Amino acid sequence: MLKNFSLEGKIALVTGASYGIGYAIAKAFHAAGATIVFNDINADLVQKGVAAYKADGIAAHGYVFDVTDEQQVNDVVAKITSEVGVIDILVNNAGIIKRIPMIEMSAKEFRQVIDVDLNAPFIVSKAVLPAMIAKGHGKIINICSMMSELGRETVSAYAAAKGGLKMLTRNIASEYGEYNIQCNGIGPGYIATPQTAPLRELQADGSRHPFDSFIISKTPAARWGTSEDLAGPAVFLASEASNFVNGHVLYVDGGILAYIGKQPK
Ligand code: NAP
Ligand code: GCO
Repeated sequence: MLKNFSLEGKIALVTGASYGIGYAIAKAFHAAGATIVFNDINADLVQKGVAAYKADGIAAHGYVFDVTDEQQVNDVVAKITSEVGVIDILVNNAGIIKRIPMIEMSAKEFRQVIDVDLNAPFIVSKAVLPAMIAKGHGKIINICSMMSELGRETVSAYAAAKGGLKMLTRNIASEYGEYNIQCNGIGPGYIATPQTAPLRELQADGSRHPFDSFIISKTPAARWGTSEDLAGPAVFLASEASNFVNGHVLYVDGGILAYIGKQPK
């Protein structure tokens, strides 16, 4: 049974994986036997990422490209294919968030979030799918969010993008399932990474950020998640063990979506 979870012989591309959730997923894929390819938007981040992977005993292949730029994506996917091999597993992890009240957000800012969080997963998935079809198998994992299901103040663009990403996940599953390609999502809860650091900053008096306390009260696990909490679910969705799981978003959220929240004392 355990060999069904092996990624031996597989090549995995994780976007935006110099650090954070992408890094943790790539590290887990390596532990399961995969060859790691990752990107980031600038050379400095990629160099730092390569060094970090090396320090963790991982000879990761780092590439610099902007996931929103279709020409760059197509050129680098071709370069990866010639230098490393055909991509078996794609994790669309790269993402941004802008926390701005909707009526104060410009259309440009809205489009920037949609571009990275929704258009880019389309672009990168489109670039890797033909070779997956030719090879007769493939795995695409889109990193969705609580905001694929729920809204909250100031994250209109992010919620629209992540809601769209859930449906893009279902559509890729629908359109390419017959080629033994599975496309699923992971919906992390609130994870302690640089992206959520502003929500966890201690107050001037040393008390917890109100949003930090709020999330703790909304999470049955009564804690923020760590990037490592996503490792096992990601390996499962990247492995043969999930070959009949398709179009699913696996929420790794400590139970937030199941819980009304702790009653205030
Ligand atoms: P993060 O710490 O902000 O890391 C995101 C990574 O994506 C960074 O390395 C970033 O590079 C890269 N990136 C951004 N725009 C890019 C572009 N155009 N091209 C290439 N790379 C780009 O975020 P995270 O917390 O690890 O989150 C990773 C994913 O999980 C995101 O999709 C996020 O929406 C999602 N997510 C996060 C949480 C959470 O609580 N943290 C929960 C649910 C879902 P730069 O450093 O240059 O920006
Ligand atoms: C926010 C947070 C969330 C998390 C994550 C939750 O501002 O509400 O950044 O959006 O990043 O997406 O699943």
